[in-house]
Amino acid sequence: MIQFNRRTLLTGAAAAGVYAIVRKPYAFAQAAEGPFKLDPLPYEPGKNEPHIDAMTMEIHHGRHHAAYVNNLNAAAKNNAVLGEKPLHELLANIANLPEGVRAVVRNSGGGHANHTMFWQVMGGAGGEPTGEVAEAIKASFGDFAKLQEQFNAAGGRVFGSGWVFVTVDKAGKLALVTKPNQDTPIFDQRMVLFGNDVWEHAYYLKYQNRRADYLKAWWNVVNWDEINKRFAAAKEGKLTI
Ligand code: MN3
Repeated sequence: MIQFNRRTLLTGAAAAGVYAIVRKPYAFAQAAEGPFKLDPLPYEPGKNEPHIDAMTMEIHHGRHHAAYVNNLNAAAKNNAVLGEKPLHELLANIANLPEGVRAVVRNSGGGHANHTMFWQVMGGAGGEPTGEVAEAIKASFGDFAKLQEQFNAAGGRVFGSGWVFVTVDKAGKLALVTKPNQDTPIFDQRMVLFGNDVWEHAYYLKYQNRRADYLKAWWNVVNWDEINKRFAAAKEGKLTI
């Protein structure tokens, strides 16, 4: 009877065009009120299939990223300083913040910035880099294959949770940087061109402990158009997070 009722409910819901209600367990969760905002994913959660599965994308964005935003908004209730400056300025000046908010800015502020960048630079078709970024990769790393090799090796060496980034300066020079936890190169006044999340939550459902396979597959969903936009903004000094 339970099976029958459930099927009836699902069929009825789909027929009524309210499939989103059935999907609610993984739906995008709106963050608590405050100065920080969780933007929706810029594409459907299945956009990066088969390399990154839709459920991983939904949980990663709707729960993990949402938690960082909620933590920031909760802290902002008692610490007005968090709402006084944009996120990238808080991150770039973290050492000058009151001690009581430094940890939440480092962990949840870093997490908010890192994931906001991460969703943007995926959802593409991968392949060879394009435009000015292709030239910058040649100039800074020799060629794209060398960048991939160094990036994947660096991502594999991150012990525990962290990120591997390619940073960019105003002259368009690129560099490879890894960070633990939710730390970001923005702490060091550097701009992030793109990066990959090597926390287990980013890949465990599909890849389990095979981080190297995830790092290799991730290049298939990189969005070079978006990365070129970030590159252009960086050269104008306008790339924030
Ligand atoms: Mn993550």
